Amino acid sequence: MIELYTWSTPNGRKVSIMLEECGLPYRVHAINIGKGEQFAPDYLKINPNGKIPSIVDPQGPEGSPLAMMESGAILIYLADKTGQFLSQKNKYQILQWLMFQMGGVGPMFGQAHHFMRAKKDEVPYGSERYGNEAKRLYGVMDRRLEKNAFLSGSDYSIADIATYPWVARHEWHRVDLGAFAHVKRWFDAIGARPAVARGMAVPQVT
Ligand SMILES: N[C@@H](CCC(=O)N[C@@H](CS)C(=O)NCC(=O)O)C(=O)O
Repeated sequence: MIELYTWSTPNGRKVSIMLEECGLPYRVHAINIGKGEQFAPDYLKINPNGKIPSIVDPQGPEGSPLAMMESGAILIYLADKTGQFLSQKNKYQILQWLMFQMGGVGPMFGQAHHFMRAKKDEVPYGSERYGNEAKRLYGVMDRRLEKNAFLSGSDYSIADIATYPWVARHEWHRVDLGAFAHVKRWFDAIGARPAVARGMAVPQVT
């Protein structure tokens, strides 16, 4: 049983979607980042960066336990472990679009959310800078998805799994999906996958 430490955010949901897609059994530990639980000394032993998500796999490589942080690395690990969603044939395309999410989509949309929502007094410079960058990234994805069913090509992969929960927050970064028809088609197709719906509902927060 894999232990998943997560919260109701896009980076956390990437991993719950992947676990659902792979059919791996897992136990959810909700880490309330609003209450600072990510800085608890015991949690920092698993994730020294003090963020979610993290996993502990008691059956890691060669049967030894493995603790991991960084959602992109966790997706690659789970793909290697199960042989799913990271085909050898298309490996470098998939990794390229995964890194595009990790280095572009995640940090830029995250900053847009911070300036547009999290701050009490909106800072126009920040909202404009990261809002424009978010729209530019949607343009890159839209052109890619015009000619490809998925970000990494013809097959659904960890690059799509990593990007979907961020696009699901399009209203937060004030992007109208109607203006990006190919992203919308991709978004609807992925959202219709039962494993994605289950992964997006993790963790259940009452
Ligand atoms: N690069 C990290 C980013 C993780 C991250 O930023 N997680 C956020 C939630 S989406 C978090 O834990 N924030 C709490 C904090 O910064 O204190 C990853 O992909 O795992």
